[in-house]
Amino acid sequence: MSLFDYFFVFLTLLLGCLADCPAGSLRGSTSTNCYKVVGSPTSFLEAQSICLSHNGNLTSINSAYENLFLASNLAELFPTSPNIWTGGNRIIVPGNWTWMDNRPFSYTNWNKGQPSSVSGNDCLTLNLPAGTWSAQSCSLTLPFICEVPSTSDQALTSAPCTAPTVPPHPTYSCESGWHYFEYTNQCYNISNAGNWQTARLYCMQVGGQLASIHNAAENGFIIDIIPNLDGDTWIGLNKLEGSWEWIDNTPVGYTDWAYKEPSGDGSCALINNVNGYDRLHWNDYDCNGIRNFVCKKSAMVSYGK
Ligand SMILES: [Ca+2]
Repeated sequence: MSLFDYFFVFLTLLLGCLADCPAGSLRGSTSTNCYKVVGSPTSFLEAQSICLSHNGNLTSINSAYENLFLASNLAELFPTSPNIWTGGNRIIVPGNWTWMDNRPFSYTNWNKGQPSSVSGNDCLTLNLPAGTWSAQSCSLTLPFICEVPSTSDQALTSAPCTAPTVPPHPTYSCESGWHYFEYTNQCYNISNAGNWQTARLYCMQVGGQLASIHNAAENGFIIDIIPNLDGDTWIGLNKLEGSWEWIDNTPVGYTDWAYKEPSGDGSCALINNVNGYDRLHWNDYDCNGIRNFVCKKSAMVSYGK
């Protein structure tokens, strides 16, 4: 190789090291914004679920600059789609707009007459190419954009520009308020209270899913962290076209239905916690019921010496 070739290789490595955004994502309006187009048009909830699987969220929009950046770039990416999903919604906190990534909902750019007060229009679309916002039905099938962490965020924990070393002792932990279960390496949190869909959305907003349960040990662990006299608890099991499915797409094997359950009086599952009613086993129930719920997410990992 010539000196120039060496220089070129060095430059490529350097730029690779300094690149802000993961492969396949669009560098945003600041060094910490990265956007990724994944999946095909779908509902708001499914779109958020797909973004989570890419380690991100449906995008928030936090400044006029970011709004303009997204509107102009996305109009080129989606020339035939006048609307795309963002992470704005008023489902998590009924009546109040929030972003799925929990950033403050301070900047707004509502279209004239928006947000619509029509019941059920609870999810925020970015209108292309104008960049104005509308409140629309969350069940519409629309393209979407995920916001994913920059590699510099990831570098804080993984140091990608130094030689890889074998991590000697991984230790797992959970945020405050979450309970660590060593057999699954997952964190669990009991929250109150919402209907099943709200519970599902809340769990996604905090980076997890409404919990799936795969064996008696995991079931027992969750039961142990439910406050004693605190009512029933939604889990991530629901009935789709007649068959019970976990919302995190893990296979349904183990179940722990209460006596004479599932009785067919609802399409969502909870852990009974009512004294005298086959307590601490599962029951199918009306998804609109307001109950506590259990979220589950991966534990944080760090490497000691
Ligand atoms: Ca039932």
